Amino acid sequence: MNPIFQRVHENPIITRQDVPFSAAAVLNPGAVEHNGEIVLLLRVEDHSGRSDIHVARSGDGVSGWRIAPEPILRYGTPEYPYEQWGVEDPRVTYLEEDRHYYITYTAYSPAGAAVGIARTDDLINAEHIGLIFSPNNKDTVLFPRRFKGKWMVLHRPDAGNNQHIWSAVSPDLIHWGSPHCVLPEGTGPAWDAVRVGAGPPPLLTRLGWLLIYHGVKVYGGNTVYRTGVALLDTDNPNRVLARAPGWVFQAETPYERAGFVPSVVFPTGLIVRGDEIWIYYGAADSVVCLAIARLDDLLEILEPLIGNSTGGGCE
Ligand code: BMA
Repeated sequence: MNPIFQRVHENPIITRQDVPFSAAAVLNPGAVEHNGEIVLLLRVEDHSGRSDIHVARSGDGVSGWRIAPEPILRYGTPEYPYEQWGVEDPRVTYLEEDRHYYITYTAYSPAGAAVGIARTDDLINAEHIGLIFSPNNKDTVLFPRRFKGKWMVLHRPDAGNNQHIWSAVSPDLIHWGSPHCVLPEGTGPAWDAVRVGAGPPPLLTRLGWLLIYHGVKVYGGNTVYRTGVALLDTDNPNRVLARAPGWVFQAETPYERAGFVPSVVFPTGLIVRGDEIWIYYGAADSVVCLAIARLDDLLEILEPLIGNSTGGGCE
């Protein structure tokens, strides 16, 4: 059987050697299209262990990356004490309404991992909006439209015993409330029973919002990060319409199996190209990779599960 996700031959498409300065690792990129190019927001870890976010551009989304030497978001500036240990794992959503790209990211400091939001119209300079969730919380993705007049995110608070995907809504992208638990961890031996977190921002399809998410299982003390898919209701994303019981993508190649954190595939960017979706992901917390799936292949997994799927709601 053909795998659903096909890796490009050029993988890993960006490594630390491609960065125009000395870097320890490059991983977990947000992705958008801009001026006919594919733009990645790279998490670049420096030799101190802290991460900045740098913009990379390419005409074909595979090769010829031009990486900005200065970060678009930089850790350690005195105005943002909650970012003193790093800015990590950006996701990007374009909002037609005000023609800005919004970046949600992990703001890391001695206080823990919180969630920040920033915006940019040129993908060169970004303006901080502020922190939106206190620690510990990660993996926040913004939907590209309002629901009943309000913006919505998915996010992943750490509740100690469980790390489920929650939603929140906001009138202004700054003040967030109405928390709802959308997609819980799996149970028992499941591939995603240790924690789950949103991958790229959800994609609206003919069946609903396609949510690509990561799930974690521990084998002999080692975490294994795999990729799963679920479908959320078009008008009310708090409703899970379907959730595939098994993962659809996992670490298999040498660059995914070996690195700073072995056996990690961590999707964070999604671009639609015709009937394909291009998934940009961090591999082994070390390099940036690309895998391509046909959207219909993913929807064919989910469609038969609509109406008889478990996995929505956390009660
Ligand atoms: C998560 C985040 C990611 C990382 C992943 C796998 O908690 O810290 O940055 O890629 O773990 O190690």
